[in-house]
Amino acid sequence: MTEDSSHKVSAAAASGAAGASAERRPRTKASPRSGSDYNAESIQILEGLAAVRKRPGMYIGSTDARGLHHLVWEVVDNSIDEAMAGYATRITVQITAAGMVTVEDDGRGVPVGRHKSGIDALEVVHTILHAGAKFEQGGYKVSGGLHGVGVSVVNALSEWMRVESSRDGSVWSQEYVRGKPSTKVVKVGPAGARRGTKTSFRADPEMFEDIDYSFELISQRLRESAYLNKRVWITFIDDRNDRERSFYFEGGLMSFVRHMNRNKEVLTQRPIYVERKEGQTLVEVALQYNDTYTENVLAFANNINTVDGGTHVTGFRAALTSSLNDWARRSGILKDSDANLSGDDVREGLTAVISVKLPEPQFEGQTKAKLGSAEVKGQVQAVLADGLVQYLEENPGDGRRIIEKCLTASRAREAARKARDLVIRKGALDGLSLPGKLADCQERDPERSEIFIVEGDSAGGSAKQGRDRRFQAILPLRGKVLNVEKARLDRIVASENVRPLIIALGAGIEGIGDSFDLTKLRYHRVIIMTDADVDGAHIRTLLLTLFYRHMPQVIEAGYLYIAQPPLYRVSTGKVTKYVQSEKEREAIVKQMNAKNVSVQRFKGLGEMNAEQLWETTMNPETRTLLRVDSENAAAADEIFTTLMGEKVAPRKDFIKSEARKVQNLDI
Ligand code: 0RA
Repeated sequence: MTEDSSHKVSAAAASGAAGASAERRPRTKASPRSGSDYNAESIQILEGLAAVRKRPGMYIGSTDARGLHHLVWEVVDNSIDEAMAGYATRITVQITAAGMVTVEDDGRGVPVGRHKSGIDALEVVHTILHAGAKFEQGGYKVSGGLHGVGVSVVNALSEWMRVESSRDGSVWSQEYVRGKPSTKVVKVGPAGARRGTKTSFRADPEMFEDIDYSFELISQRLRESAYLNKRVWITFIDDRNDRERSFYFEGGLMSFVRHMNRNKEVLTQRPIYVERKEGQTLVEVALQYNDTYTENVLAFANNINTVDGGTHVTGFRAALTSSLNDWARRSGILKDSDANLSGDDVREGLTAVISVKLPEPQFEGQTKAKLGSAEVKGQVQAVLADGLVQYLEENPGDGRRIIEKCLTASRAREAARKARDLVIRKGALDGLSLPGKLADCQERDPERSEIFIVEGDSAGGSAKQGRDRRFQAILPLRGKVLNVEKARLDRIVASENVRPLIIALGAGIEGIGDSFDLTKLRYHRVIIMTDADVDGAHIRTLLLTLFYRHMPQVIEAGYLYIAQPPLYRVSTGKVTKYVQSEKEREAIVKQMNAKNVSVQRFKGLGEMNAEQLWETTMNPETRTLLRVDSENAAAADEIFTTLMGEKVAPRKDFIKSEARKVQNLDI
């Protein structure tokens, strides 16, 4: 797909200051108090700017790549809001080779004209914190949390910004340097019938670690916005490497769900789609089952990805479970003697997107990623229940296939529960007989004992040789069998593979009565030691999820760790250093500055000999351990549930609590 390029911005045009011919906007007659108000506003502006520049993290979360992209989202979201309000139909985002970002839309244009403070409205919006929201009440605007901080925050964190508003036949413009106006609001030309807003900015290198926008990240986000706002054209032009993408989806969420299921076998030809306004809330849902075991449900409120769910998700689940059960009984597939399908049963293999748009959404939770607006639950429930009933009545064949799939899930869950029960009871009966694979330590005091859970037999061999057997135990797990992609967690728990782990730890497992007992845990350092590759990352994700769901007490007690094997060995013959990242390697090589520096890359734990493994990863004197907290584990759990079925392994920053070295980890 391509898009016309009439919106293309040339760097020269955008950075050119208002020319000599530019007219000053005639101010309407000032009220007698406008002078003092102007001063008061000016002071507020300077204080606001200083506050943002002093603590940027308070406004955009961080000053790393995430924070940098936040600037883009902020500006784009304003245009999206204008599209949501029904005025803008095209949005173009462009990054120049010099790292300037331009966002242009064909909406109504930012208001221009004297504001009651005596300052032009356009200037107010761009220089006063949270001013934007005051200009227009109502509509489906994004607000709260890290979103909707206002374009003035982007301005304060940009070494340069320029905004152009076309409305009522004229183009108005103003420029800023680090948030302060460097020009007045001036008329720069006639607009004809054109309307819209064009904002360009260069992020301030004094504020950000790196100014390197990610083509993929921005494309992904814009694609998502296009799904969520059907029939809006969104074009992304990246001049840095001459790439261009255009997104336009006639089908909205229907297209989104098709995209999510694109590599999967699906149960119905088309996603089930409902859209209806209920009260003040616009409800839109698309769903389609596939033949996997994973649930992949995304939820948005006013285009914000509510990763922690909320009332819209609760309403969705309620409608799905009750509608499917009702229909299954009415059509006789579920007999009187059969139990109802559970929520888990009806969500296995489900791909869905829920989107609600409402006037003043309430967000909850620490990251404001949960929708709290109470009325939305019933609204989504009503819309989806009606839509589902109608669909099932009209497409009984599809309905039958869906119910059969849910029934299979139900039977499998019951079988897995029984198997798991048996595994645990057998383990408990065996009591003292520890798994054969476990190389236990001599120490019996859990406080002083640690266990390394190691992926693969060969790495297990090195670890067994390299360890200090007095207090270090090794348990190798066979990586291949722990196939995270296909298996469900409850099946994995029931598997013969995870059993040795549960028995070695000695504390049982949550989920069957109250059988996990932290006081019986045999090691107070449980260390996951996996390769730094994709397989290793998968197994780590699986193990973290396993602990998070079935032994959360181990995490809460602070007993779960991740080992940090090095990626490279850098040696001059005399001096040898082990490093955990490419960046560190480059730094060390530079620092050693010798001709005969040799660099060895470790592809896996198995490539290190026992001594190396001890020195770099296991020796308490020299190693780095990452302590896992609930947040890390929750992130892994999320990846496990929502993304493991996807083709590309997800990358996620791993935030650590007590690591000596700070670095990113793929989980
Ligand atoms: C408030 C009021 C009006 C337009 C906007 C905000 C607006 C802001 C942005 C930011 C980027 N693109 C935008 N488009 C519109 C218009 C009020 C009116 O004309 O009646």
